[in-house]
Amino acid sequence: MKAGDKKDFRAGLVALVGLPNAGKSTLLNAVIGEKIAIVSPRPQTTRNTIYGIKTADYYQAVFVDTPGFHSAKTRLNRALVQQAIDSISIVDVICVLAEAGVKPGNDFARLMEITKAAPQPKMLLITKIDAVKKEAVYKTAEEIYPMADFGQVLPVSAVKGVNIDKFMELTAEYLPENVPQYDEELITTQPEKFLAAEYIREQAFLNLRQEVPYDILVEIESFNETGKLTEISAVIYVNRESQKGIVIGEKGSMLKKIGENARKNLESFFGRKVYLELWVKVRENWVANSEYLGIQGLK
Ligand SMILES: Nc1nc2c(ncn2[C@@H]2O[C@H](COP(=O)(O)OP(=O)(O)OP(=O)(O)O)[C@@H](O)[C@H]2O)c(=O)[nH]1
Ligand SMILES: [Mg+2]
Repeated sequence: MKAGDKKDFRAGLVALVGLPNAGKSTLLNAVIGEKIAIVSPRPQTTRNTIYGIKTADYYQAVFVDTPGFHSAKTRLNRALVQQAIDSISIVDVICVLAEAGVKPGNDFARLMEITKAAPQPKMLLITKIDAVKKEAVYKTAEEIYPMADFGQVLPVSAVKGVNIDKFMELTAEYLPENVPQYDEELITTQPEKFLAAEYIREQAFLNLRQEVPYDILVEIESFNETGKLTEISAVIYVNRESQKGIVIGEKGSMLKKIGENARKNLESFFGRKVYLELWVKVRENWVANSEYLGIQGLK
């Protein structure tokens, strides 16, 4: 099947929104069946809206994974939150993800105001149900369900694969009749180069502490496929000089760990051998500089 050939087919965009750390990117990966979005236990891991495409015999759902919604103070964070808000306005279905057992606070209430004002159909997903008792799942659902006009509530666990098929089935019902917009083999619109930068940034989130991962920007300098090998050279930019040594680590141990883990994950995603060369450089105060936010599509 090529894009544009099918009749009686449903297709559209589905936003995944929620607080930071709610499990949006993990759910996206579970739906697509590949790691197209990076995941970490820290809030604000996702910095760009990520499109994941799920094509079945009667529908094509394009999921828009968004940065977590929060009251943003810095310019970078305001740009993240704006992306989540912008996504809500362009989709056909809005899925709000709320972590089971987490009390909805002010940030969540603000997200609900925006969601409620949107005209599209809405679903509430209670996430990470494997991690709490059933009562906590019910309690969270009861607290949040009245906050917007949700058409469905579904408890899910992306990690254990609970209700993922059900989620797809319900989502498909909300999609408008339309021809598929992407070829069925395509699972994401992200260029491989961007994905490589994200896999490196994920390792920074998993291995570095405090503010350091938030102050990291990854740029791919070169990306070449030669024979059976993909050769990638990337620079990890830090926000200030003192962070450089932290990223490199004692005798280069931290940089080695970040590089090895990112390389292994990239090899498994691309199904090819990867040679990954990493450099660490300082880009003084890039976090406050809109020129560099532009590089990540965040201006
Ligand atoms: N136990 C359990 N943990 C989960 C589940 N889904 C996600 N997590 C964990 O929750 C943490 C956050 O997951 P992410 O998918 O990065 O959350 P996110 O909503 O994309 O976060 P931001 O990008 O920061 O907004 C990670 O440590 C995940 O492994 C789940 O179904 N069960
Ligand atoms: Mg995320």
